[in-house]
Amino acid sequence: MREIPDDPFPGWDPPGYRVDANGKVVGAEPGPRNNWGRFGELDQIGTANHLTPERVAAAAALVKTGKRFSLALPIGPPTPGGYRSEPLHFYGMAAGDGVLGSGRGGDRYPVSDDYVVMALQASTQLDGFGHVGGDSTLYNGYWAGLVTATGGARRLGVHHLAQQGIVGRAVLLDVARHLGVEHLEPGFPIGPDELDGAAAAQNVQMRGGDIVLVHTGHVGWKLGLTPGSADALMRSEPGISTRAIPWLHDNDVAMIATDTAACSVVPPEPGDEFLTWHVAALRDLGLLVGELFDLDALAADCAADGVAEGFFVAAPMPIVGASGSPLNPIVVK
Ligand code: UVW
Repeated sequence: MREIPDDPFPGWDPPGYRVDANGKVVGAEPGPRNNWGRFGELDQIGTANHLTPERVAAAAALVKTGKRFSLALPIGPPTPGGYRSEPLHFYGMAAGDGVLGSGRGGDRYPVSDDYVVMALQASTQLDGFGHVGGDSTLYNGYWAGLVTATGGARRLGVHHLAQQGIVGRAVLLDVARHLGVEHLEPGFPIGPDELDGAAAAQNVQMRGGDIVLVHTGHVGWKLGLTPGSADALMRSEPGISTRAIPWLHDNDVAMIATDTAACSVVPPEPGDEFLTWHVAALRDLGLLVGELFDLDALAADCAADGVAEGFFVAAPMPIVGASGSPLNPIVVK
């Protein structure tokens, strides 16, 4: 047998900080744009605080035709691929077995029960605040050490975001259409100019508490590729630049979601590392981040009727201590 080399290990020094009884790192400092303390020292829902009852009621008044759009990708093939395993779906009991004489209930009462095993981040999803931290800290200064394989997220679990759901005014910013392309090239960074440009082209004004849906056309393009081809396997994708973090903060955006796997541009722009944007968005702003939203049908409808806003509803699953949740987001116009 060949020798199996051990993984390199860099050594370990005990951290030079203290964690208080609330689970917060004493003296931790966020980045320059941040919401730490803004919604309360012990807040765990971040920019979901922007979704006030008044804003939700105003968003409900946007419903004019009752036309509905699910922004979810199917959980099951075809999926756009990425570095996470495909969701695994299997039956523990199946009605067909009953009909064939072997299942519970027989052919008189054929019964099905099934299971899904998947990364919560594998399809259309909400990133929870336990998903990505920076320098040992998570949103609002909570300690990243509170998220463990055995204990789950003892603070900032996605179940906190399930309590009231994500409900408000959706604004579709069609950056691809604004720039005159079917889909943005992989690696194309979307900064404040592209966001403002798309909003102006669509004659839509940003309001506090908006749920901003950025259409790049990427996932639709990706799903049309030959499986296994170089483009289908590529990790690069268009996405939001770190330069847009002040825009997201200053506009009091409640949620940003894209039709890409990472939301942020991949590869990152020069000067950024792979997770720089996630640290600024999740850890510093406590921003709700949606990924792999399927925006093609909604974008086409907004282009056709000139209405780029609607009522948004998405219910994260109350999985206690989870770092994310699959979503079936719905926009009603
Ligand atoms: C990581 O890459 C860690 O996460 P995401 O799927 O949110 O981009």
